[in-house]
Amino acid sequence: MFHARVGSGQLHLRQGDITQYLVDAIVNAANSRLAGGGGVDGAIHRAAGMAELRGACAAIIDVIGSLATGEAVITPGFNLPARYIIHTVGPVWRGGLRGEPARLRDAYLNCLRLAHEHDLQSVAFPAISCGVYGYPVEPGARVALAALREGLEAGLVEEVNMVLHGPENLAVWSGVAEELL
Ligand code: AR6
Repeated sequence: MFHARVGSGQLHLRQGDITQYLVDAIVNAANSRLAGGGGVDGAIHRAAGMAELRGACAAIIDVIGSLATGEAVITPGFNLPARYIIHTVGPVWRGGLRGEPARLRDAYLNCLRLAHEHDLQSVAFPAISCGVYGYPVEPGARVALAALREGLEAGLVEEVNMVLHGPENLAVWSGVAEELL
């Protein structure tokens, strides 16, 4: 566990299952078709209710076609403890020189902007792109925590929870947080 006050808000790093979080919104590390998948996306679909969440995602895709990397959209949380799900698409890691850090920063900040627009104060994030999309954990944590600090300092939300899977991930993220925050 790591906690820091950033601007007038709070940043917490925790280990656990994001689907269990009672916050205003949890963030989903989705794909551009909002088609569901494995990892945290699959867990969120199962916990929220497959049919309900698939229907809400399909309705969004009908309007926007696809969700660009770094952008974010919002659906209800359905059966989750969280009221809303903010879906974003992180970059696929291709070595780090193809704009991945900028797109990852966009993903975190656009989620916080969308939360702010909907007057949501507490948000929980998974480690976007750090699973199937292959973003290495330490550089991913560095980009994420810098973006979250920026968003908290700008007052976009009051509370951010980074929910990490497994003790190794939590240890790496906590080390980066000690350095940056
Ligand atoms: N709670 C918190 N973190 C989790 C959970 C959970 N329940 N389950 C997994 N993680 P990933 P990506 C962690 O692969 O890399 C999907 O198929 C996991 O350990 O879920 O952005 C989508 O549809 C890792 O640290 O997301 C896309 O196609 C982190 O969440 C693609 O995967 C992110 O891993 C997105 O890949």
